[in-house]
Amino acid sequence: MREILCSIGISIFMSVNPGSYSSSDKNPPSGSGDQSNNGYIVKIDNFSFSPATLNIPAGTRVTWLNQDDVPHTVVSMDKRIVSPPLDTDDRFSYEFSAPGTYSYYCSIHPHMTAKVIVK
Ligand SMILES: [Cu+2]
Repeated sequence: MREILCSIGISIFMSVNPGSYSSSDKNPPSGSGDQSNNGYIVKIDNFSFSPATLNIPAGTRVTWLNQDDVPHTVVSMDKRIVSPPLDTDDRFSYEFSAPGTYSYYCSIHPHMTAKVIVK
């Protein structure tokens, strides 16, 4: 057996890679959410979280999007938030229901730190 299915999977994966993110798109991909749609996106790129500090109201859903070419995770210091490893273009969402300061880091690269402040 050849690895035909594997090749197809890779080409599909590459064809859906948008390459760039347009914040002016009125119809973002389902489940993505953005600043204008009851959700916020934290981008992971070049071994850093952006924005490093995110201020949001309670009840807001935050989605992390890995735009780096290596895997990263999102893990809060208190371990209440633990994402699986995110490959390139993978997303992870968490809804912050309680006010507080949530510091988090990448468990693969612990020097990557950031925080979400929920008011
Ligand atoms: Cu990382």
